Amino acid sequence: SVLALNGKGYVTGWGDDWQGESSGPTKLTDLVAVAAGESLSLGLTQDGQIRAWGWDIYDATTVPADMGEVVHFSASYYRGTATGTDGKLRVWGNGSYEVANVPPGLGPVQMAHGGNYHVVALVGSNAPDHFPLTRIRMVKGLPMNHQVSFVGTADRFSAMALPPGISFDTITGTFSGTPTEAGRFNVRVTAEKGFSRVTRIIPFDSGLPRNFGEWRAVHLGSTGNGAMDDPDGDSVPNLMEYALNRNPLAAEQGPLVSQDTVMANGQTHLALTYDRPKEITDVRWIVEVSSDLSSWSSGNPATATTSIVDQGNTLRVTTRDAAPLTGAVPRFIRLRVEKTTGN
Ligand SMILES: [Ca+2]
Ligand SMILES: [Ca+2]
Repeated sequence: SVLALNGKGYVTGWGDDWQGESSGPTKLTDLVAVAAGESLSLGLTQDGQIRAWGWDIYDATTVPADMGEVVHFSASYYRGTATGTDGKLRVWGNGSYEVANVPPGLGPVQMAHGGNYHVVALVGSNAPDHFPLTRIRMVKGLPMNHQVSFVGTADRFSAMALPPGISFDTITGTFSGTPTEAGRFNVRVTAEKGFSRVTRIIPFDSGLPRNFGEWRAVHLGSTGNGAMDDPDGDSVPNLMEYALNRNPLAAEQGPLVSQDTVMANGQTHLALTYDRPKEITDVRWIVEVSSDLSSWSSGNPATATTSIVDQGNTLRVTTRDAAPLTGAVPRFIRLRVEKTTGN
């Protein structure tokens, strides 16, 4: 069988599939490298762990648990080999001709490959050069600068499949720029020294701002960026624009929140619906109810959340007044947004 991996971590396999070695990995989506052997397929996850599928003869798909972070791996004749950041070689699966017995004291192993009944290992004087596991978090629209960490020495670096808006300095190994798209990007980074090369996929997560400081840096300049400022003059202060996923530099037409009624226990209740960004952690959204516009209550038992709908980047939350609309006393409902921590 043949395995191919795309830049998003999805594997496609073809050829012989009698033990699922070609079609098995379709549910795996976080792989950064793959290897095909005899009825055995291996993949490396973003976390440096091996996934195995195919025929479990000789326990070939049972990966040793003690490997730590894998630097190099290969699949051969019902057999897997893997080298960790510690330079130790593990061989599992088909052990005919004692091929799974790694010579004591062998190492540090840089990489190894298997044939039908033998394994060859490239041994160095140090643990294998490698890029330690790194995940880089970026914010769409926010300038970033990040130098790759590399254990070993390199003459130069290269990077493939950069996120839109990001460039790479091949001498210093530094990513910089402003991400223009949100999403997950797997960047293939290579360090070269002489004829040797070390490659690793580094996952980039480009997301939306998670705190008010990031949001201000993305959306606002150095003036009019306070929580209570209103640079677009739509009477919605910046903090509220942030908490309700609005644009602080454009006066939106639609209402901030929508007010409606819902039925609960056979009675009609006032309800309020708003959209809140999922990533935000430094804001509290508090729905308050009152019968006289002067004394307000919130939380259980004054209000109850009736629905939360996942809309991708935002959650649409509907909260109702616990007291029914009876007509005997008026009821009012409002949303208060409160900053909890940080700047
Ligand atoms: Ca505003
Ligand atoms: Ca606005």
